[in-house]
Amino acid sequence: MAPPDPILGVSEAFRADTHEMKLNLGVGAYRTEDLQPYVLNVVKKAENLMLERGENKEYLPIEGLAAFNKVTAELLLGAQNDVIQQQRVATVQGLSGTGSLRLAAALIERYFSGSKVLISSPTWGNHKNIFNDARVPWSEYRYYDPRTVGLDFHGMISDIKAAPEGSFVLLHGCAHNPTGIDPTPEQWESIADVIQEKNHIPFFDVAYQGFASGSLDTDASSVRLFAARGMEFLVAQSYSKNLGLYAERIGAINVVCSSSDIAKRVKSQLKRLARPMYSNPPIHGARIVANVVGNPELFNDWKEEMELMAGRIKSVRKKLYDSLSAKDNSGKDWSFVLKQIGMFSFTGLNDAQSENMTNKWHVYMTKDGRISLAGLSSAKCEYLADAIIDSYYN
Ligand code: PLP
Ligand code: TYF
Repeated sequence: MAPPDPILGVSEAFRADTHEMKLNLGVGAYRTEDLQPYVLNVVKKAENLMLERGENKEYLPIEGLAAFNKVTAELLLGAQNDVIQQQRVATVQGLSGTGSLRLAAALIERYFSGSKVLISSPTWGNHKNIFNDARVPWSEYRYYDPRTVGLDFHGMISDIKAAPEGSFVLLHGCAHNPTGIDPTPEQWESIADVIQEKNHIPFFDVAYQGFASGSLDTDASSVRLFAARGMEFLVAQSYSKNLGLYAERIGAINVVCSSSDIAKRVKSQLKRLARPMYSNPPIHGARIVANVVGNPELFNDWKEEMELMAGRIKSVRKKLYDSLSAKDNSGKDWSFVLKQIGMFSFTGLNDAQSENMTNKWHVYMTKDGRISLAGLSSAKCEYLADAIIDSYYN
């Protein structure tokens, strides 16, 4: 028997629990205030348009839907960006964020044999699996400092500096998973400096564009800063969270190159890698994204709905902080909960404390102390605060 996935396995355990107060804060999936899954209205609108047009289900080309590939690169980099105007981006539709990362890992394995990928400590659990399966060696750079519950910026910079020249540096574009801690704009500049100095290749994972700040452009600013420097880099994108298209498996891999000729060749190699793995990607989610991003009215609807989702998460974050501060009379500073960005809060609870959360309080979460605030309602903030304080001090 293979072991269950440390994140997706949490949902299986949750489903088996019959307690009335049970709460699933394991997987990062947006829920409404009633803790129900949410299909965006703009997605339904786009699907209606698609139905009306009676579009066919023929195979897509290996690289995916052309209209999707165009808008996804533009959404990421800005339509007016030089790299777009000069056709220097090789974009291939992928099987959501995970499949896009996996395709890029295959590219690294084939054409940068022996190069390693530096990943943050900690990072999203699946990153290590993806590189292991692609047989790409990896090592970690320091990222999270438990003493400050913040970024270990000096550790991060020295570890990137110490890595062999020409390594790939995996960076979370925004809303770092699991910590919710992002570098500041000034820190991003210094990260870019050291990457350039060492001829490393940046490799962005962008799974939360628009979901962190509520603004698509703000959340892409880290990636655009690297583009403005004329660097070559990779970006995996996902529409699971920001459009709620989890099961449609829609995302992309973008390789920003130094010339359009190189971009063409890189794209041809990505297609060569995709062909024997899955032949060609699914069409439904690609059409939804192409319709939403490509239509000014739907695009506007989307931005409003995304602000609403990001806003609900911010409001439970605030309420959880207020409840923790009110209930805890030890003087502990819980303000890190407020400072963290995106769907998650990294609570600082250890293995045993996280187990207490589940065993005693029926709060399901990953063992690293991460909770998904997207699965929390304001009605359950007080209960969660009680559970956290009990687990923390006992
Ligand atoms: N990368 C990070 C950091 C994530 O948190 C996720 C989950 O959303 C993904 C990638 C990819 O998820 P998916 O394959 O559903 O797009
Ligand atoms: O970290 C999370 O919870 C999300 C969802 O194999 C997820 O990124 C978790 C595990 C997985 C795929 C997506």
